[in-house]
Amino acid sequence: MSAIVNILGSGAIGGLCAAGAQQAGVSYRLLPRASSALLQTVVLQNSPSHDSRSVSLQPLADSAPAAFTADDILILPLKVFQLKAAIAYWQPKLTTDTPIILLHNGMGGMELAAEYLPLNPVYLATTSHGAFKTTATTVQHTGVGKTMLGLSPLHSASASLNTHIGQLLHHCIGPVTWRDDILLALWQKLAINCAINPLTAQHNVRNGALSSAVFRPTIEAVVNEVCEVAVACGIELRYSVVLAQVFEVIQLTATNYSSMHQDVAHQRPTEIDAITGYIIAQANKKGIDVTTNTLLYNAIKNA
Ligand code: KPL
Repeated sequence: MSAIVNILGSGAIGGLCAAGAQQAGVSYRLLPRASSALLQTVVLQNSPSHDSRSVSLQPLADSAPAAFTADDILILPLKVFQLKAAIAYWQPKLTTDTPIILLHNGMGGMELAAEYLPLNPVYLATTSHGAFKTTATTVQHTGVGKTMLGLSPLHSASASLNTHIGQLLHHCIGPVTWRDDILLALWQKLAINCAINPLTAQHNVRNGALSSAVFRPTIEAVVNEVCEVAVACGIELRYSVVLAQVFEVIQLTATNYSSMHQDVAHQRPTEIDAITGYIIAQANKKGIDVTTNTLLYNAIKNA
C-alpha cells in the first residue's frame, strides 16, 4: 500500500497542502479535525473559474477512512488550541509509527504531541505561504512562501524517514528546507507573529500598514522583548536579524490581512495565547519584563 497524506481540518493551509498533493499526484485525504459523526473525505480541485492559485474543496459522498497504516502520514495544519481535541480524536486510529507533522503559528504543539503521541515520529513545520478561505470550499493562495521542517527535539526518527517526510511535505507545501535547528525557525516565526498579528488586529489594518513610522517603536519594543525571552530560553534570536525579517514579511505580505486580524474581524478565537501569550508565560518564568507584548495581549483579549 502506498503512503497517504492525511490532512486534518478545513483551514486554508490544509487546503493548500491538499492542492499541492493533488497537483503532485500524491494520495491524500482531507479529514475533519475531530468529528465522530462525519468522517467526510474531501477532494480538492482546481477551479476553472479562478486563477491557478484558487482551489475548490468538494465533499465526496463517502466514506470513513480505514485505520492508518505505518505508511500514512498525518499533517495537522491546525491552531494550537484545536490540537488537543484533534489528537485525542485521531490518536486511537494511528499506529505509533504514524509520522505526525505539526504546522501551526505560535508554540505549544510540540509539548502536546510529546504528552499524547510520545512514541510517534513528530515533526515541526512552519510556513510563510499565505492563504485564506474565500468560501467554505475555496482557498485562495495569497502569497507564495516556503516551509521549514525539522524533527521535534522531544521525539526521534530515522534519517531515512526524515528525508521521506521532507519529500512528501515538499509536494504539499514546498519548497521545504530541512532544519536541524527547527526551534530557531519556529522562534523566528513566533517573533514575526508577535510583531505583526496583534498590531494589525488591534488597529484593523493590512500587514503593509505596519511599515508606517507610527508603528515602528511598538514593533521594535516587541522584537526586543521577544529576543530577550528567546535568549533566556536558550534560543539565539538576534534583534537586528529579527527586526529585518519582520519588515521583510510586512513588505512581502503588505496587501494581506494577518490571520489574527481575520480571526478578530470574524469574531473567531485567536491564536494570541500561543503567540504573545507564550512569550509572556516564558518571560514570567525567567523574570523578564515584557510590557509591550502584555499591552498587545490585553488589547486582543479585550477586542
Ligand atoms: O503568519 C502570518 C499570519 O498572518 O499569521 C503572517 C506572517 C503575519 C502573515 O500574515
